[in-house]
Formats: sequence, structure tokens, C-alpha cells
Amino acid sequence: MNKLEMSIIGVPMDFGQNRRGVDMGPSAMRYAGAIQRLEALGHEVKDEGDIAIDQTATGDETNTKLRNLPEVIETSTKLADKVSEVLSNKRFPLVLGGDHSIAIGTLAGLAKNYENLGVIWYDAHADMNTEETSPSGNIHGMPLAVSMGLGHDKLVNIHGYAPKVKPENIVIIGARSVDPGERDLIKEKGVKVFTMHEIDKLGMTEVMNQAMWYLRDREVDGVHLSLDLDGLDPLYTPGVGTPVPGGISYRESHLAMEMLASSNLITSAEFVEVNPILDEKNKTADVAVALMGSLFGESLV
Ligand code: EXY
Ligand code: MN
Ligand code: MN
Ligand code: MN
Repeated sequence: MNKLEMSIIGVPMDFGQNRRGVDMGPSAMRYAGAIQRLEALGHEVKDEGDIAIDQTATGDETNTKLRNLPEVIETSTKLADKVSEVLSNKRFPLVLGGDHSIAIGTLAGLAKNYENLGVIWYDAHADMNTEETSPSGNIHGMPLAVSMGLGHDKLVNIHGYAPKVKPENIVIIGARSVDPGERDLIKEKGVKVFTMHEIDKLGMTEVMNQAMWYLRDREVDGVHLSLDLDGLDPLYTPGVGTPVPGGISYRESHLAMEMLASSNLITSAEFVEVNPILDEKNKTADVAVALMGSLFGESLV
């Protein structure tokens, strides 16, 4: 694994959903030793600090179809600028969430710098709702739809362009809780999905090989890993806002990260939905940091 010049960006964001506490995810992952773990692997790590979010804000209670829309727009805009700045400094962006709505900003900051960006979405969910299809109005269930150019125009056009990602360049791994509207969109747009059924049937090695070859065949010039800790089974990562039983195991996740490390495909990453308030001690942040170790070469040394 090449030694990277990495920039860590914290996004203490909980406005994309309604479980308070996930704004403390970045601190929890720093406390779990994220920086030290990556430095121990020989990477040069710069902590860029946190995106400024007004934690005294109570959010926009009026719009129940797009909860806290102004706060999500503001944070996504700031994050997109920061990610783009990190890329312009030729550094590797590692984003620590915060709820999964932050991916709207991450992908907005990334995509403009690539011709054909690929995305691996490691998640129990498809995060592909729009205001019309969402059962909750929580924007953390919408980032993939938004990044494909579907949804509220102020979200879709963050950083001044749209879409960010082509549907055929997206691979979802670990899905087991997908809403009807998301199913329709996945079929209509031809998004590649490896649900838990495929992982059970094929095994993680085969799923990861198929996922990586799929993206190579798409001739992507970069791959963003968006890892939602609720992709793992809640036995391993209980500190998440929307846990779904029957998830990916701890070792399957390390294998997936180790295979990505060997591939040298990943050009940016984010780890999201760590909520220390819902956690057992700091277990979920500890798992996130352990997976970062495998993603950035730990098991190959
Ligand atoms: N699909 C449900 C919704 O849209 O409300 C649940 C979304 C959970 C999203 C988490 C971040 O992955
Ligand atoms: Mn908060
Ligand atoms: Mn998610
Ligand atoms: Mn999820």
C-alpha cells in the first residue's frame, strides 16, 4: 500500500436524522485513535479539524419532508469546499461523520475533480430516497439520490453542478433495508447492489472481486468509499442511529477493507453514522478505526 498524505475532516453533523449524538462521531473516532493508527502505518496525517456547525441550532422543524434542510445545505456546502481544497493540495480526503447526509457534501467536493468517479456504498440502506419517497423526511436517507441528481434542487446543486455520480458507477454493499421508492429507482437506474443475500450466497471475497471488476470495467478514474457503520451487524456496531439486524460481520468487513487496500482503487473515504450516545462504550468508533487500519494497509504489513 502506498504511503498517503491524508487529510482528516470531521463533520459533527446530526441534522440529517433525528437521533442526537451522531454529531459526536468525529470526536469518538479521534478518541478511538484514528490519527495514531494511520500514522503507525507510515501515512502522513493532517487533522484539518471540524466543519463548523452551529450546535445550538435546533434545526428547521417546519419541513417534515426535508428535515433541517437549511442546516444540511449549509454543512454540505462547507464540506464540499473543504474536500475540494484537500484534493487541490493533492492530499487524500478522509471524512469522519456525522450522519450520512454529509456524503452530499463529500461527493460534491470530489466529483468535479474526476471524469468518472466510482462510489462504493457500504451500508444496510440504499440512502436513495427523495422527498417524495422518504418515509421519514430524514436527509441521511437521501444522499445517493441527491448525488445522482434527484431531489431538492438546492441539495442536488451543491457546489454549483449536478449530477455528481452516474448511477452505473455506484456499487451498494450490505443492503438489507430498502424502501419501495428506492427499489424502483435502483431498477430504473441500474444501480449495482450486493444485498446481504448475495453476501451470504457468494461470500465477501467474491462480492468484493465482482464489485471491483465492475468498477474497473466502468473505467472509473477514482473510487470513493462511503462506509456507514450500520452496514455491519449491530452486534459489532451498536452505536448507530438506524441499526438493522442480519448485517455484515466484523471479519467480513476487515476482509473487504483488506481487498480494497490491495486494489489501490480507493481515492477517498468517509466513515459515518457513529453515534457514541447509542454505543456500548466507544465500540462502534473502535470498529471504525480498526477498519480504517485495514483499509489503509494494516493487514498487509
Ligand atoms: N430508508 C430510511 C429513510 O430514508 O428514512 C432509513 C434511512 C437510514 C439512512 C442511514 C444512513 O443510512
Ligand atoms: Mn447537534
Ligand atoms: Mn447510510
Ligand atoms: Mn445506513
